[in-house]
Amino acid sequence: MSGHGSPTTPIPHQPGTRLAIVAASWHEQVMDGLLAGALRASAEAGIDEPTVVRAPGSFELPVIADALARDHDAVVALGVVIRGGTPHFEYVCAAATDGLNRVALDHGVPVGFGLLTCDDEKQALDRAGLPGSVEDKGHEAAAAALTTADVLAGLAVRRAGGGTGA
Ligand code: DLZ
Repeated sequence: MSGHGSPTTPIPHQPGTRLAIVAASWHEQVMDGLLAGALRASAEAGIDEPTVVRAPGSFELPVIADALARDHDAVVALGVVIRGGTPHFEYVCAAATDGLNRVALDHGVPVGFGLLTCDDEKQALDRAGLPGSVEDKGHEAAAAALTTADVLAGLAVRRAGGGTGA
């Protein structure tokens, strides 16, 4: 999938949004870049202190995201999985992806999908938001979660009859 065409709209200002970030611990350099990007997006939204917790690996992201979704308005899940010589890659990626999607739908809480699934470390570094990277997937995932949280909050206001009626 190409990153070409990603949204350029600013992240809505939402200092009251309860944001949580769960970051896996594999591939430290890439993960540092993803986490920095997510924290930058959080600051752009006016959120000073998001909850940040670590997962051992990407396989554990969904169960931690599930716990966070109970008392946060938006969750960002960050992980880096690099293909090896066995089918393990497919199992970890599928479990993390399916699990995170389930968390979002079960709780009605957006889960930003910042899971890099790469053939090699170079592909991951290119997407890490580090100096020399082409893409900034941590920022992108957090921006998506925060923008979706803002959309959901707006829909809740309309449902409660709090809109302007315009
Ligand atoms: C086992 C494993 C392997 C081989 N590779 C990665 C990886 O590239 N990225 C990652 O986030 N986690 C990896 N893991 C660990 C699994 O996600 C998980 O933590 C373990 O299988 C223990 O449940």
